[in-house]
Amino acid sequence: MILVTGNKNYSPWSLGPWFLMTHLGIEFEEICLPLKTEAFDANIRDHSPTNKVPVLKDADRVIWDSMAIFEYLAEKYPQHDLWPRERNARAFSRSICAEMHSGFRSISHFLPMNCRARNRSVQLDSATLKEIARVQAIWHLCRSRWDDLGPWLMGQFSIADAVFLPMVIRFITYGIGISRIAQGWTEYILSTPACEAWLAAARDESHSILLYEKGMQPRRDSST
Ligand SMILES: N[C@@H](CCC(=O)N[C@@H](CS)C(=O)NCC(=O)O)C(=O)O
Repeated sequence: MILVTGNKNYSPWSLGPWFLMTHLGIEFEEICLPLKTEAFDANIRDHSPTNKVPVLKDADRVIWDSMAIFEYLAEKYPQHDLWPRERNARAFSRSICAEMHSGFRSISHFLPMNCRARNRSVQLDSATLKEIARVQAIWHLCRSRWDDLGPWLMGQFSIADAVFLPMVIRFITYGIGISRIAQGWTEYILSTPACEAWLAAARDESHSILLYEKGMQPRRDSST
């Protein structure tokens, strides 16, 4: 399989499928197309009908959009139980993943994923604050309900972990508090070799996109 992705530092939708496949040891080749470059515009057309990443190619199949990729992988690798087996947990898990995939527009806009940035400070409007509270509530619910089954969001590893990982990284970059009950999960997922590999590669990228560099502190004048 081939996974076409964007820059590791800035591409939240690429991170989910990449993390899930890497964590599970599913083999794939990667084609990385840096976002907002001429090379991206020139090459993405050969891969995706939407001109967006991620795209998964498996033989003659082209699967675009991260949710479709997750569903495809869940079908192709049933042994991994990528959706929880238990029906209530599965329904809940599908709902929170769909909610993440179709919502949280203010967070996406005002708090872009920027893996290597720290201590960024952004003025949060009421819509963004509401979305942040909703994310916190989802994590709280998951961990209080499924903690006894394991350290992942739904207890066992599932698509929900991959879907919400970019949000964890956003929260860290912009110094947004994570409740104690969800902290164990965030620390656990961040310390997985797959996540560490993504973050290390993001740090090594030299390409910087000003549009996604939000919340930098103004530089102090050294003469004062
Ligand atoms: N709903 C899509 C969103 C894909 C998306 O917006 N990808 C961004 C990068 S994270 C992209 O390709 N943007 C194109 C561009 O910046 O030119 C998915 O889940 O895959």
